[in-house]
Amino acid sequence: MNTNYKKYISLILLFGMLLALAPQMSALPGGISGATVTSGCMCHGAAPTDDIAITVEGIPEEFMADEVYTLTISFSGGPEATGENHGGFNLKSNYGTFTTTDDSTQILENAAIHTESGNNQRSWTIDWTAPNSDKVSADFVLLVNSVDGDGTSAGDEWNEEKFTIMGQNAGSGSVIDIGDPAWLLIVGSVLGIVVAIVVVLYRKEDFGKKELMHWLTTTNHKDVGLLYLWASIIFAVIGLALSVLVRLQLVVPDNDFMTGDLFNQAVTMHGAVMVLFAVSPMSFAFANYMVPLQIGANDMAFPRLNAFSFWTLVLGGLTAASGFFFEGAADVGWTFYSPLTSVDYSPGSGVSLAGAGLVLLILSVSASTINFLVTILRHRVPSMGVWDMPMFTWNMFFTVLLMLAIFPALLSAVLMLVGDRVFDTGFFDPSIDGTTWWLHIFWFFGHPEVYVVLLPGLGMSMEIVPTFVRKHLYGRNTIIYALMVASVLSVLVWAHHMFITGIDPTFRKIESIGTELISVPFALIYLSLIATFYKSKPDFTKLPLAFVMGAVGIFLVGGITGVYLSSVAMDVQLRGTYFLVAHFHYTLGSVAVMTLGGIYYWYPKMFGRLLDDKLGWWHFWLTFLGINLTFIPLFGLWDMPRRIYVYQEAAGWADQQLLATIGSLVVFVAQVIFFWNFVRSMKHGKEAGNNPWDGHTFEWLTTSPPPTHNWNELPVMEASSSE
Ligand code: HEM
Ligand SMILES: [Cu+2]
Repeated sequence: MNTNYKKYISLILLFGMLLALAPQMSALPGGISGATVTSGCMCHGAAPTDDIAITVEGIPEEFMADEVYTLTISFSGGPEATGENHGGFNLKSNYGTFTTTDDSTQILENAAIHTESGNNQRSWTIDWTAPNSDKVSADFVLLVNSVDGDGTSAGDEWNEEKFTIMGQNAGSGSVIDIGDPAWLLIVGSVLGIVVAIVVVLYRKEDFGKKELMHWLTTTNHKDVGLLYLWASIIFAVIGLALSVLVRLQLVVPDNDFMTGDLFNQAVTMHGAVMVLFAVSPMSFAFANYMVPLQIGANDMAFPRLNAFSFWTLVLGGLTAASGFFFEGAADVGWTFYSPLTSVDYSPGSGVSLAGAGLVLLILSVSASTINFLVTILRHRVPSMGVWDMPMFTWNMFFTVLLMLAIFPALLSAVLMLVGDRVFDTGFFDPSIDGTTWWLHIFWFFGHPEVYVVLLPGLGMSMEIVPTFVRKHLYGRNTIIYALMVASVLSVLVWAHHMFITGIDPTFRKIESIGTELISVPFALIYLSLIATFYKSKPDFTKLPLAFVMGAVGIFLVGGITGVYLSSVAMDVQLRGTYFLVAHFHYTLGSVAVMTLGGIYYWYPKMFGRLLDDKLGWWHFWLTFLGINLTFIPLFGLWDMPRRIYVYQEAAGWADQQLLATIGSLVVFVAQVIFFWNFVRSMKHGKEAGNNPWDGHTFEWLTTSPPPTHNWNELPVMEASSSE
């Protein structure tokens, strides 16, 4: 490796590690530094004395956020007071603010202190307003002076009292409580994953130290692709398990299966893990494995960078999710809206850890995008022109271009957020409309991100449909132009997530129309896929096609409800409700199903064996019916807010929530069947041969699995063989 290259990589790594450490730093309000405050009383005696008994009345068992509590401080003991002055006090807390109740007290540097006129008493009342967040514990330090009133400090005495008021939700989610069923499930699924990994490794008899080192150090695109596949499967299990937790909490009204706090963490991490660490990386598994094969390359352009991308991605996902085992994972929604993410409202390390995880993810993605662009543009076999590229490769090309355009926005957003949390930079300060600022940058990333998730799945469908329909993809070049138009439009319509924020009505109209315009290229793509079936003999007995057909059906529902939401008037009513939750699960769920189709399609290439058909059909039907059972009822709940953890019987939402929970369990069981099939078939599946589906793209020309350098004989593009 060239030394310059090494230098940059180490710099990047160092930068990543520093960011991962950022949560360790803290901009929490400074606690009481004992020495300084204590010395304030030194004039009344060298050391505290227990002669003085301090009482504080009005300390609540736990505090509620923003609630005002009146504390009465008094003491007895110490010297007998003779003159004017009898005593004084000083009360500090690391959270909340004090306000005076009369002129015997004053606030100096956020500490409550007696005034000149409050000097002749031994009891004071003071109001304490609890902090914005009830997830912290407020530590108080109280000092009182018992003064003899002779005008000198000789003979005076003082004492110190410390007490803590816990926030209502302080500590919840931070300590693992096995007695709690929700925790049992979380710990259970982590254990399940570990067992699954051990089983998988055990089944490979030759698995030893050498094999382990191979996987840890491999740079071959196919091995990295397999690593992506395994990692994304694990993240998908985590994401799915979290959604089951959420569904179990909502299964009946007034449920107390989870605390509200844990629920918020589960919803947030479910969304973030699914979108960023499960579905998207799963398509990168195929991109890594198949794109070089599809264009006749030996490997990615930068194989080491590719391995770097993978390992930073894993580190990022683990960092983001690790919050569950510390002070609680991020619980602010996957959209990280300000000011909820500020230290005031989210004092724990969860948001910071998620931020650090995102930075690592962005590092991974940035490296990948460059790698794929160079690979696709420079490493095709000479006989393959740009327009000859297979459709999956085309879709990955647009995917990485989009990623290159939007992830820098996410990076800047996250860095500003970290800046706000660690250095109090105030970018997203609500008083300067920082909350709207966050929405602009986040959704500039967030909206196109759904296309980043969608396009690879579409690409898989565009490989699978022609293969099993035995026809060329209808209107291939039109589809490519449509993808281009959709990609450009997608970075221009972010503000449809901001219709109710008070942005200019004309801008709103533009964004509404822009959003509706995007449905035009997608409708074209959709119709082309369907037109490919025209006068064909599709083989519906094949599982990859079944999954794509299922996904096409699911996407139709998601797409049409999306057009509803693009209308400002409808959106104002439906945003933030379960109608929206159902809508975006129909779109994202359809991508997940397309990706499953991709697994059935390419599994034989990757492992040399076919997945079992019978288990596969069980998987297909249970997944398809389960998804619909989960989300169709939720369209009816357009009056139920999303992200709430309890609801009352009287609200009338119980039936739909019950059906949805049953549906989600069906989906979960289906994926267990799939996982079993996946692992079992690696050894016991039917031999696949090189080209079990009679596919036409290059990956089917080499062996299954392909040799390390992919080709015994370089493939050649025949004229028009791509059409
Ligand atoms: C059958 C599988 C799934 C089930 C049962 C499920 C269930 C849920 C539930 C119950 C919520 C919370 C709704 C709320 O309280 O507001 C949710 C939110 C979410 N889900 Fe899923 N989900 C599934 C699959 C997926 C997939 C595959 C993706 C992405 C590719 C995804 C992305 C999201 C996102 C982004 C959120 C929003 C999180 C937030 O509010 O911050 N889900 N899901
Ligand atoms: Cu959007």
